[in-house]
Parts: sequence; C-alpha cells; structure tokens
Amino acid sequence: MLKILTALFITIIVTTPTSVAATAIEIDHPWSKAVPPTSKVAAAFLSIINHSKIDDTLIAARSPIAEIVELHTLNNGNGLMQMRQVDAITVTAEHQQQLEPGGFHVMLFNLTEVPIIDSHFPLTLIFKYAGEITVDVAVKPATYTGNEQAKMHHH
Ligand SMILES: [Cu+2]
Repeated sequence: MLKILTALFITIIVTTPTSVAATAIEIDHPWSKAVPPTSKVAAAFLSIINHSKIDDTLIAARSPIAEIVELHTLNNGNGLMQMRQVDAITVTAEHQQQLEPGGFHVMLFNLTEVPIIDSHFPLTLIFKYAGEITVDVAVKPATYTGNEQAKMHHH
C-alpha cells in the first residue's frame, strides 16, 4: 500500500508542472495580413487568453520567416497613428489580451520569405512564465479585419 501511494505521489509531482504550463496561456486565431511579394515587413495578430491566476507577460517573439520580430503598439498622437515598439505586453490573470489592427501587434521585419494568402507560417511567442508557445499564423487577404472570425467566408 505504501508503495502504491509513493508511486502516485511521484507521478503527480512529475506531471503537474507540465500540464499547468501547457494550459495557462492559450493563443487563439493567429493571423497575418497578406503583403505585396516585394514587402520586407508584415504584422501578425492574435488573442492571448491567460487561464492562470497570475499575470503573464509576452516578452518576445520570433519566426523563421523574419530576421527581426518586435512587439508593437499603435498610438494616436495628434490624429496620427504611429507605431511604436514595446518591451512587453502584459496579459492579466484570467483575462484576454487582443493583438489586433489598430492596437498591439507582432511586427516582422526583414522577411526572408513573404507569406502567401491561405498559407501559414510559424510564430513563436515567448512568455515570462508560460515559456515558448509556437503557433501557425494564417495568412489572410488584405481586406480581412479579424472581426468576423466567427463567420465563414468561403464560397
Ligand atoms: Cu508595427
């Protein structure tokens, strides 16, 4: 009996940290707007859902299709929308943070491969606590806004 209890105890210790890390942060609907074939820049948008009881922070990102990946925000200064790099994007405990056109986004510079409509490219997001999460970013037409993700527009 003691042996069984010990075995169970060990199993719990080994598996718990992994499952907590895997479910604490969820990335929903990662997408990117298609850019001209000669473009050197692109932007990626997504929802970050923090299921944990502690605030987490997106601190960096990287992608095999870009030499430089930065976290950006858009500011409305004197009627002009200006992009600015930010060090981090905080995701409050049990809340959702949108990265969307007109707000926070992931900026890809010096593209080594220009994403094509209807294709995907990998993007790795690095969080302070949740660690690295890699998602497949869907490349959408330039007219796409991300607001109608619930609707299907395939004909
Ligand atoms: Cu930007």
